[in-house]
Amino acid sequence: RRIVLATHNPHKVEEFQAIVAATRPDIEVIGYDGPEPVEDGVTFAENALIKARAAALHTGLPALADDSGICVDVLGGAPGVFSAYWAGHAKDAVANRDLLLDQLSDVADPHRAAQFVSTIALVVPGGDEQVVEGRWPGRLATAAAGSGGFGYDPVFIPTEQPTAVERTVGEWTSDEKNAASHRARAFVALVPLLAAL
Ligand code: ITT
Repeated sequence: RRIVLATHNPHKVEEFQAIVAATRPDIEVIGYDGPEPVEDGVTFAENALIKARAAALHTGLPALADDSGICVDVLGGAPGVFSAYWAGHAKDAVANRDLLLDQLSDVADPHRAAQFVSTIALVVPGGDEQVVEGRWPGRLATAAAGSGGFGYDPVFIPTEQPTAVERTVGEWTSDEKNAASHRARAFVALVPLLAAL
């Protein structure tokens, strides 16, 4: 069974392949290099559907798309859907997270609460559309730490930690992240829907 993952972010492909292999090794997740639609939705769900529909139409395969980001409580949920471009038009992960740390420079614990959100759309050609979501609670670090993962991982400290020493996701192993992340949580909700494929 093959599913196309409608993303141009290679980190998401790697993470999905690991997450899917742990639960549904019979499903092969393949990347997508077709046309990239304009993501002009105002919610994660709208953007995930835009991406999954385009890939399903282009490939004729069931398509998954993840739209995700970090939502910071004191910023009213921002960056949210603007996470990839928070510091400008270029997708510059270091600039994005430095800006976010700057914006929270006067905010002390316990007011640095944030969560990663992953919204996954599943679109079957000529058929069903489904959307699921996973949330991963934590808080923003005061400085970046670690080089694992991607995006905001070095500045995000999940509330639940796999070890006694508190670390940012940038300091977690990929196995630790893929067992706990917002993406893994969204996938748990997706598993029953994949049974019908
Ligand atoms: P596609 O649209 O092609 O899938 P993208 O990276 O642009 O790739 P999004 O539009 O969903 O994806 O933007 C999500 C951004 O949110 C991403 O670029 C990161 O900055 C951040 N983000 C999402 N998941 C993350 C994670 O697991 N770790 C760190 N940052 C993450």
